[in-house]
Amino acid sequence: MKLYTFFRSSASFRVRIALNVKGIAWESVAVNLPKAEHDEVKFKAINPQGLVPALDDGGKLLSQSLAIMEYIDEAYPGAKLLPGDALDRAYVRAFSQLIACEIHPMNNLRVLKHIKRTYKLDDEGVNLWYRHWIAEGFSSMEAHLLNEKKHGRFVWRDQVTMADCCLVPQVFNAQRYDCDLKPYPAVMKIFDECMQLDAFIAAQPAKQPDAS
Ligand SMILES: N[C@@H](CCC(=O)N[C@@H](CS)C(=O)NCC(=O)O)C(=O)O
Repeated sequence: MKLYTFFRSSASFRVRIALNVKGIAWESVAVNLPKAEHDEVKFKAINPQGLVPALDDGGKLLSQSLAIMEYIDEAYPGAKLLPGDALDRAYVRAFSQLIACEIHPMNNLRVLKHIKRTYKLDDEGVNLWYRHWIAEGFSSMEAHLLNEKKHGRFVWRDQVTMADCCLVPQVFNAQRYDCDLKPYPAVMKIFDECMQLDAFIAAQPAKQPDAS
């Protein structure tokens, strides 16, 4: 299995964790975003949307991190990323989408480049935008956990799910932009638990071959 990935890409990081949690062996194919390799014809043949991650499973090409994680969960044995009953899985999907569909799209590379260029923002202006969406999204995550009361060591009880695969990379991103994460103790407790596990440690940006 080949994963088209960039070490700092949080959407790729989600899938790296998920593959590790499932115990699936995978090979990293680096796509350098600052060098715009994702816009090259060669990569667009893999994913016409020009985004990482993309997964090549024996010639079957998949895109979109949530779809990829659901695919490997259904197609491969091992720990379930979407466990429990229909309601439990809806909870895990909702938490994952809160991150992947509400927070991340506001702050990904092409959005930051666009607002910087179009509205003539300096770096501090871009940082303010970034931190605004982190604060709003992390408040929602914290409230979701406290309202639902389904979390334990992880987002769903004491079992790692797709939701944890989404939570951890989003925290890495927030830390990279020096966001204040003290107001979100439940989120950060789960982050700390996850980062004790080999599947998460091995998937982090600094451990990727394209990081150096
Ligand atoms: N919804 C997509 C998002 C993918 C995405 O935005 N990937 C980023 C890296 S984290 C990317 O390729 N960005 C390139 C760009 O914005 O130009 C997913 O979950 O896979």
